[in-house]
This record gives sequence, C-alpha cells and structure tokens, in this order.
Amino acid sequence: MKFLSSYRRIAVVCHPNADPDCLGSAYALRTAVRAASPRTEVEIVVPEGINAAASKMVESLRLEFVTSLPTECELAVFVDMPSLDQLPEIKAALHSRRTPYAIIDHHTPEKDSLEGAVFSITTRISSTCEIIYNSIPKKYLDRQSLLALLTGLIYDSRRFLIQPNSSISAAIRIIRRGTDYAAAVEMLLNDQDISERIAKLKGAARVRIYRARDWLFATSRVGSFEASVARSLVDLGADLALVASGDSGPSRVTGRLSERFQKATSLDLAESVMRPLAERFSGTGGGHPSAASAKTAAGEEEALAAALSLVSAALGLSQDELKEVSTQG
Ligand SMILES: [Mn+2]
Repeated sequence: MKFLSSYRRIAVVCHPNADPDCLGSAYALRTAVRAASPRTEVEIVVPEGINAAASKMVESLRLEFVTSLPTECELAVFVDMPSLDQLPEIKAALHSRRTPYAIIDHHTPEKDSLEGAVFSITTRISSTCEIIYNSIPKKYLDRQSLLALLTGLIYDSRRFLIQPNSSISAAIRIIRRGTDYAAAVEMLLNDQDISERIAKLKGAARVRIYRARDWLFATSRVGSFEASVARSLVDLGADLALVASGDSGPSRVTGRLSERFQKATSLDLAESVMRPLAERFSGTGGGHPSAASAKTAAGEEEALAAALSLVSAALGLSQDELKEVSTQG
C-alpha cells in the first residue's frame, strides 16, 4: 500500500475474459488504495471483456471499469496475469509512454514481464484474491471488498479443490471479518448460457480418446468455450483434456488435467506444453500446471497433434505407449 500510495494515478489492469478472481482482486485493490491514499486516483481497466462467471459479480458490486488505458496513468498494476503479452496493445502503450508497471499474480511467472516490473508479488497459491487479502492491511478493506475477495477465492480454488488447506483457511479469515459465504456463492451462480451447454455437448460428441498406460487423454474441437468443454471432459473421466477452436487457424488450445493425474505425474501443462506449443507456432501461451492455454498460428488439428506429442514427450511415453481408443462400435 505504501508503494501504491506514492502514485497519483493508477490503472489496475485485468486479463482478457476477466474472471471473478481477477475482478475481485481489482475491486478490492482499488477500494484499499482509495482508502489509504485519497489523493490517488485508481481506475480498473478491462480491455478484453469479462467471462460469463463474472457477470453477476460485476452487476451486484456495481463494479465500474474502463476499457482502455487512461492516458494520464502513472502506474499500471496487472492483476491475475503473469505476462503482458496477453494484452499486446496495453503492452505497447506502456512501452511507448515509458509507464512503469507492477504484477500481482499466482500463475507460473513469465520471466521477461516479471523482470520489467517495478514491483511484484507472485505467490503460487489458489487465487490472486488470496494474495490481495494477505497483502493489504485489513482496515482498508470494506465489506464489499471482502465479499469480492471471497467470491474470487471460491471461484479460482474451484470451491477449495485447489490448495485446500490454504484456500479454506483464508476463506475462514475473510468470513470472520463479517462476510457471508452464501452471498459469495450466490454471486457465482449463473444460469449457464445455452450456447455454452451446446459447446459442451458438441465437445463430448467430437471427442477422441487416447490411452497411455492407465491414463486417459481426450481431445476435441469446438467453436468457443474451450475451457468449459475441457473441464467437462475431465469431469467425465479424462485425466487430461485438450480442446481446440479456430478451424484452419489461427487456433486456441486449452488444456485441463485432473488433480490426480497432475499429482501423480507432476506434469506442468503451462511450462511443458502450452509455452513450447506457442513458441513453435508463433503465438502466446501459459497458465497453471493443471489449467493452461495457448494461441497459435496453426490450425486446430495440427495444434492438437503437436500438444499431444508435447504431453507424450513430457511424460516420457514411447510412441507405441500412446494408443487411440476407438469410439466406433
Ligand atoms: Mn486467478
């Protein structure tokens, strides 16, 4: 707070498709900076939209944001994203104006972005909201901010499935400050869009299944909602799911691992699959060990095949260990 209070105008920048963890962090950070340093102006910048899970939160917190970087901003704070490459236009604007930036994040750090930051907190815990809660003197957090942080924490920990010991104990501390758990869960309840449900069912219909030792991998292609489809395939029983969209290219590939598979193999989907995939097809990639994605210049079939062979290489599988399981008859 001391560092941030030394600036007059701050922009808190959210990642593309901003989720409740990102927006909850931005909201609480803005409230806290305003409380600690009334002369500091803070704006939340959402340059590339919010995701469906965050719409109710934005509505009920009356969360106001702008969509482009204010010209007078003296410091940009990136929340919940490790790399400026996710926002090329913002990156270019900061560079040309020589505006310093900070990173507050819980993903696998990206070296170049981290080294260029004037300030950073990167901790590998369940959510950025948990980092924000732990880092801010509690007198600067009002009830709404605590609710926003709890909502983001519940969302990103997948209701305490990820790093449960730390996420549960942080949630308890937030609840003890007078936040209602049910209200936070309520903010995440969302009647799922019909197009998302169609994407999930199409994703299941187009699945290709591979077996390697006792592991099952699933790949599929959809027009959108790749992350939701990949998560659904893991819920159906896949240890690893890779879902692509983008036909003949450019394409996006999103991957998810089951917790059990990630623990047993220590496969880091961000480092071993999505980053090299993006490098090979001149795109961008990153994420978490068990949830990551890449944008590539390749078509979806080529990108999926390459991702699958990166998985095989990372697991040390020989060619005849990976077999496709027929879905016919
Ligand atoms: Mn997050």
